[in-house]
Formats: sequence, structure tokens, C-alpha cells
Amino acid sequence: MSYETILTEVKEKVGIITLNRPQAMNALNSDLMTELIEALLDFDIDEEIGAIVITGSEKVFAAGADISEMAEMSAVEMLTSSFVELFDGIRDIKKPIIAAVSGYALGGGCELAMACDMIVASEKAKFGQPEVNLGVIPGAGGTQRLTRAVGKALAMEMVLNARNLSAQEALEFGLVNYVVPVEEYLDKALKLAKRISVRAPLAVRQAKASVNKAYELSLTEALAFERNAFYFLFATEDQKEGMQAFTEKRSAKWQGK
Ligand code: DAK
Repeated sequence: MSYETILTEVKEKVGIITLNRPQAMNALNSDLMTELIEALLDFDIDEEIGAIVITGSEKVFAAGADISEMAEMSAVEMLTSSFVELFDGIRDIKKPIIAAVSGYALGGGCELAMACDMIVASEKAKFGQPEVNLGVIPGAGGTQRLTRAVGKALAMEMVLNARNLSAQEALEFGLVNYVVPVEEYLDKALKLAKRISVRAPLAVRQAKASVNKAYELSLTEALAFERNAFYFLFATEDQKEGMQAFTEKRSAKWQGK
């Protein structure tokens, strides 16, 4: 599949999506969002792929939604635009998604990184929700996912006062998994994705769904979800293989069955 605003590639069971609108700081216009979701859905159903990495360039992950596209829109046009439905489509992806972030991850760009399951940052990454400078607020999860990740005090400062976080601060506050030199961030994300992609696919899928429930359900409901996901895995061949391989002291061969 060829795209205009992103590049896609598959490397050793990892699907890689590179945001590619350098002239506009990878601003997330509707074409890019449409292509991003199409590529994610393609990778999600591809049995040869076990994990996905979304990245940008060293200078910019994404500088937010496309301001020139939004500037003249009415409230009704915003409400009925496909942008946020496309954005929410990321939640339907069953395979793990890692954001490999260098440079600016601002506004919708920060929200995109946070909609992924893990973030690997380069030392040059900057995370922020500067929408207040444009007379609006984050509208694709920035007030919610950021608050859950870094806590109320810092989220308030970032959203109300457009404070950006350096990569190191993002690490300290639990927004990202790793910070590495700029020459290494993509490799680090790919290695992490590759390690996950060779694990039991059904277990990884259930694990992702279950961790996500921690943000959405009460503890009682989430524990029930986890328990059922756990029981389900005992109906898979991979569970039998995994436990047999352990007792036979050999590596398991996963089939995703
Ligand atoms: N949109 C469109 N163009 C952008 C852009 C953006 N977000 N960010 C940068 N560009 C363009 C610039 O206009 C410039 O274009 P030319 O003038 O060369 O034609 C080019 O990219 C290079 O940018 P700069 O000249 O500004 O480059 P600098 O290195 O000086 O600065 C910067 C880089 C990233 C600090 C700066 O460009 C910047 O502050 N960009 C804007 C960041 C921002 O405010 N982001 C938040 C956008 S609002 C929704 C839910 C959510 C959203 C939308 C809808 N619904 C519920 C429907 C999300 C909204 C947002 O994300």
C-alpha cells in the first residue's frame, strides 16, 4: 500500500509507521489521520506482525492537529469532522503500539503518543499541550490521558500554562518508558517491539486489553475482566505449549491458536 503522508515498512514482525509531512511539522491533517488508521488496521490484521511502532523524524514527532485545516472551522464542522473518530480508532487496535518520539510531540502529537501503549523518547523529545495558546483546549484525550499519566498538578500546569516537558521530565513523571540518545531511540523502540512481537500473541492481546481496563472500569469490574481474559487463555494451544515448553526446559513455539 502506498501513502502520501506516512511511510510504512515491516521489519522482523514489527510494522513501522513514519509520519511524513515534514513541511508542516507532521501536523495531523485529515489525510494523515485517515492513512494512519488505515495502516494501523492493516498491520493489526496481518498475522506476520506482532507489534507496531509509530514514529516521526528526529526533529518532530507531530506538532499537533493541522491548525490551517482547523482555523476557519465552525463548532458544528468540528463536531461532525472525522478527526476525532479517526483518532479514537487507535483504541481499537489490538496489537501493542509503541510511539518512538523525538523532537516535538505537541497538542494532538502528544495525544497521539499517549494513545499508544508505550513511549520511547529521544533526549530531544518535548511533550506539551499548548492548545490554550490557540484559544482552545486538548480535545483528543490530552486532559485525560495526561492527567492519568503524570498526575493532576503537572497536567494542570501543562494544559493551563502550556508547559512543555523535556524527555527527562517525561521519564521522571512516568509519561514515557525510556529516554535514549537521539541516534538510538528508533532502534530502542524497534527492539522493544520486536521482543513483544515474538511472545504468545493471544496472551499479549489479552494483556493489553486488560491493562487498558485499569483506566476505564472500577477495580471490581476490571478484576473480573482480567480473570476472564486469564481463563480464556487456558482454551488456547499456546497456553498448553507454553507450560509444556517450560516443564521440558525448551523455548515455546507460539501459534496464536
Ligand atoms: N499545524 C499546521 N502547520 C504547522 C503546525 C500545526 N500544528 N505546526 C507547525 N506547522 C507549520 C508551520 O506553520 C510552518 O509552516 P510554513 O510557515 O513553513 O509554511 C512549518 O510547519 C514549520 O513550523 P515553524 O516555522 O513554526 O517551526 P519552528 O521550528 O519554529 O517551531 C513548533 C516548531 C512545533 C514549536 C511550532 O511550529 C509550533 O508551535 N507549532 C504548533 C504547535 C501547536 O500549537 N500544536 C497544537 C495544535 S492544536 C479535535 C481534537 C484535538 C485536536 C483537534 C481536533 N477534535 C475533538 C475534533 C487537536 C488540536 C491540536 O493539536
